[in-house]
Amino acid sequence: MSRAEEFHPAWLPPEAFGPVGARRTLVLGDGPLAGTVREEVARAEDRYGGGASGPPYDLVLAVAGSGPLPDTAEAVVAECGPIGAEGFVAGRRDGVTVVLADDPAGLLYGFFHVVRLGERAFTGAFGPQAHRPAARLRVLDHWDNVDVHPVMGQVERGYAGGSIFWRDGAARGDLARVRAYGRLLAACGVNAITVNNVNVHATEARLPTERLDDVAAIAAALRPYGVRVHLAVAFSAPVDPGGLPTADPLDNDVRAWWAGVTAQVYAAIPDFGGYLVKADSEGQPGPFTYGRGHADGANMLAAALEPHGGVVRWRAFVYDHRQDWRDRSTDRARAAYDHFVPLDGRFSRNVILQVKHGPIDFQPREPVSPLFAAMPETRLALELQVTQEYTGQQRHVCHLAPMWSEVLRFEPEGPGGPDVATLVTGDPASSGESGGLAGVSNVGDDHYWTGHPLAQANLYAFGRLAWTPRTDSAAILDEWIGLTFAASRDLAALRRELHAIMDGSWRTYERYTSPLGVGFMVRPGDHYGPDVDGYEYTPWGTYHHADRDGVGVDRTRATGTGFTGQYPRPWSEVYESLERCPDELLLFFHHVPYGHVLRDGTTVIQHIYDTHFAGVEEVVAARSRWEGLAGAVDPDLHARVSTLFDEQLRCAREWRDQINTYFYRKSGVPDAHGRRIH
Ligand code: BDP
Repeated sequence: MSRAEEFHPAWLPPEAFGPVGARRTLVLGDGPLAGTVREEVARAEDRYGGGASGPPYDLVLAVAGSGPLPDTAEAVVAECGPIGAEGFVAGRRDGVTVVLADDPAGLLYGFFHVVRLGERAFTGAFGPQAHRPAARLRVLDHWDNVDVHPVMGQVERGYAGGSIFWRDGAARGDLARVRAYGRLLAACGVNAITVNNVNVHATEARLPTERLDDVAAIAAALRPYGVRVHLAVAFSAPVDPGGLPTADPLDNDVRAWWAGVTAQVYAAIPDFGGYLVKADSEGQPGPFTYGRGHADGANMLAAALEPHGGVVRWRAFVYDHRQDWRDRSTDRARAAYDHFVPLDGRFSRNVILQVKHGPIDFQPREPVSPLFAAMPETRLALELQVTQEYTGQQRHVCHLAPMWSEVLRFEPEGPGGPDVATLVTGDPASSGESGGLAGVSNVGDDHYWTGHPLAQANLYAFGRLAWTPRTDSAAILDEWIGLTFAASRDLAALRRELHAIMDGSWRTYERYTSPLGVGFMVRPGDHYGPDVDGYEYTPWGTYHHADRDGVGVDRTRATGTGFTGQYPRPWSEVYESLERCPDELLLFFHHVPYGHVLRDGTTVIQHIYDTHFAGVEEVVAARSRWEGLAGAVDPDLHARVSTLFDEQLRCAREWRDQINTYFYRKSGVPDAHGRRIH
């Protein structure tokens, strides 16, 4: 077995077409991406037959202008105008399926579209229909360290084994695996990755200078799949490793240093994507050291990248992690807005401000960040956490697409205004001007790529939502199931069961963990499992403020931190008002007595008990459904998920017992249904 085959192929079988595939295929186009399509077609033909040369073709995949289309194919797409970067037109008539793209990347995405359609691509007639990615930048950020970090290990917040790029301070050199990864990414529409952690340590700070060959090798392996490489860079790099006395962004030597380093990066990797920066946050260096601001810092790097067409993604995740829990003015939720909104309009055009979906930190439930309504002159990207740091660490089933869909469909400027999807992708006419979607990767060197085999669906959904942000999340899951378990004997039954297990799994997770949007309550450090007061008296700014009378953080203008005022109307009023605030965010915005009555008539304390009992029961039910699938999926995969379900159930019970006991002891209010609480 070659090394490339040591891992599970995930949602794409090695031979992309099934036995229903085309018999005679014509591929027209030049360059490495068209080459990839040719290879895919050849592999499928070897396995399933077909491959006869010459017309009449039943599948034509063509880059416009790369050669004359057969008449039958021409007729299918005759009326189609320009398609645009990475897009394609797909249609079928008179027994010919045609994909036409303006560029080779579009050809590749069109090919994978045909794969997704499966049998439907070769039956009846459809289209022609144009498909274009909503977001130009669809990037996964790997929080991978080159050196093993003493606390965070090889992959920070990684739950799927080691890095697929780095091992123990060196490049792994396993480019077969990197290529296989590129193929999976292209098949779900991702077009960029960052190969190192946003927390840039000493070794990683040397990637753009001393270790460029390693990065170039990764870039070369990914290039045939249309995936560009980005680097997370240390703001202090001009000092170390650069050797300059300062990293002041307005210093000419510093600017020249970055310009020189960036030119070298592009000499080695001509299609390099750009830099990702976490500055002045959680101990990372940044422009504040030199009395400069975020716009100075970001624009300096933007100037170095601009001649080469690169972008700098500057993260808005900036806050004081040494704040005082008694001081109401230091609400962590306020920080990104307070730092960045005054800078709107001051960033260069190739700066993207990358904003976490919520104002705090990837909790299972947060309001959408107020930045999305507040920076019209800035290119914003939405940052999602595909790695399940706060959502079960790939030991729990927690399908995140429904949460992401809610975020993407939220209308930050009020009902009827543009949704987050529009704000981060731009309208089609100005495509390329917005920031796009970024996800923190959940991939490692695990056999199943993502530790929990069902967590692959999160990776797949990220890519698909970045391409078409308003697709129904259940439909995306359906696609993933169909592709991943294509060989199943009873796919319809499997589909039904997997939907039952996964569709509602995020809400199940929410039920047995921290209640009503209050967040955290996780074990400090590793963030797995419950520790209700773990962060309560620390400086990290993540509190629940529970006492004997009530719980929740008062973020109102009237009596609290004033965070609600960062939203425009009507959201500022909705969140400010105890009556109008959505229940699921109640404790994020308000401190309420335990007897506060929710919309469904239950009190907060009873809601806490009820949801925690229910959440565990839902895990029991999901686990037994999974047990019923023994024999329906690969035995090893079944065993892996079964073991993980045991852990999920243990952990869910631990959450239930600790949360319920904690609030019972604080409040003294017994469970209305007389269930046992310790
Ligand atoms: C937090 C993680 C931390 C990351 C940080 C970030 O706990 O490891 O460094 O986010 O996004 O969620 O930079």
